[in-house]
Amino acid sequence: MKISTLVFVLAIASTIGTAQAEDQDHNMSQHQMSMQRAAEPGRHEGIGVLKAVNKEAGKVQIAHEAIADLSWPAMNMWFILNCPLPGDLRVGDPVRFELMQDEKKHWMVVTISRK
Ligand SMILES: [Cu+2]
Repeated sequence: MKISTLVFVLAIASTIGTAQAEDQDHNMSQHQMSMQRAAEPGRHEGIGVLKAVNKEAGKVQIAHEAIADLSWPAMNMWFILNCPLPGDLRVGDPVRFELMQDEKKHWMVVTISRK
């Protein structure tokens, strides 16, 4: 084998080695993500803007951004409020929240805070 051929083969081998290492990192982060989801089954995080509060009905309206977890596009939506509303939160504030479904499959906000 000529030296130039050997150098070429080594260069190819090191490229393949790097690609494999990147692949492993990718798989690892996917694994970590699925483990995080498994830790809180049925919970989905969202962000949006608090649009309205109906205290009598125990509901909040949120203009939420897309929620990839649920394949939901951005929309305006009423949710059952199943947690205390922070006292300093006002209509128009950007919020971060978590959703779960109740036994009747209604979506409820289980945590909410100013973003
Ligand atoms: Cu929605």
